[in-house]
Amino acid sequence: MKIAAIEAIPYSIPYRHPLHFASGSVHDADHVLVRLRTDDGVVGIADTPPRPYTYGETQKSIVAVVQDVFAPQLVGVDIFDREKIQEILYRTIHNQTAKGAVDIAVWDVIGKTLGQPVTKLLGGYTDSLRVSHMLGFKPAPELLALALEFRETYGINTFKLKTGRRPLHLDIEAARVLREGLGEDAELYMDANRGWSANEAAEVLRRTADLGLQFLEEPDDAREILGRRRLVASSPIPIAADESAPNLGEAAKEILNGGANLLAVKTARSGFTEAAKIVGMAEGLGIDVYIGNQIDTQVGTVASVVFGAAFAHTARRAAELSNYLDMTDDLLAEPLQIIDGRIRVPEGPGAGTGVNAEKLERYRTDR
Ligand code: MUC
Ligand code: MG
Repeated sequence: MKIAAIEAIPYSIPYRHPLHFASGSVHDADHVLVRLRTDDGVVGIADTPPRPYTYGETQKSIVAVVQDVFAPQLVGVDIFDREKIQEILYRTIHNQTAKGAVDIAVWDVIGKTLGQPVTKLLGGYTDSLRVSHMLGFKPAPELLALALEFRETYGINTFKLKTGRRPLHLDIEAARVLREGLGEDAELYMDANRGWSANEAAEVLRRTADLGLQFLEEPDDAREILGRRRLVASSPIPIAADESAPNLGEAAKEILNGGANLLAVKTARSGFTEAAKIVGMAEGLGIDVYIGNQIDTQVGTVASVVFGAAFAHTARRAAELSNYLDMTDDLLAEPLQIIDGRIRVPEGPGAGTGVNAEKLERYRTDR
């Protein structure tokens, strides 16, 4: 069972509603589909979202690194030699989502070969995850209307509010309007995508102290180490690392430096293999984790579900799984459904990431 070929196929699907946040915005899903074939004809799939403002990758850089750097080194390697594959991928620094996609495609093939769902191979903890929806920048009344619509339509009652704007009262007001409109039972948290300074974040925390927010993600630039450490030490709620903890080493560093006391885990940037190492590290240190969103398509989201449902530590909190709803279409062969605020793990062998061939032909941009 050796890797015979790895393709990286760029495609583009427009968004119905663009998403705006402190570090950038998304109007089209200009992603890359990674397709890995073995010498006996098994095909593994994974989605790769270019996020230049987070990891420095672009659609072209992902295609190039997968086809020109990873594929030549990986062809001929046995599909079950996962540590060997990791070693080869990590000879190249950065390129987080490109590595993540190759790893997920490898797991997809392993599951299909063994005739087992990958979620069971990883841990098999549960069969569904509670969904958290991410709300981009909008005027406060529109945010509330959208959140109420999501609660009504999908049963979602956990919301991540994108923040990091100036003046600070824009986000403080948005959080207040959401809390008042959604009531006490809704779970609310904020993600500033490094938009504030540590002192501004501390001020936001003071002015929202009565809103029962769960945590604040990536408030400021974590490289400003003393400011971040001071914020974590003084904050009444956890401070989560997202883009400051894109891999195992950085996640460990952020926790040990006092730069965060909660971790976002994203399969799009860590694959399943490195994400599992991050989860194990966090569990051992008594650090909570949650499954984050890389503004994923359904193909990407299904990978998050498969992984998040595999471990007790990742299944505890609501997972960010619903932003594919902002897209006009998707490649996933069996569309996801959100019922009573939950997404079920797909049944059947592999990682559930099969694509609709006709749609791939329609949306691919390399022909
Ligand atoms: C998030 O949680 O930050 C926005 C940028 C990115 O890399 O991911 C998204 C969501
Ligand atoms: Mg984030």
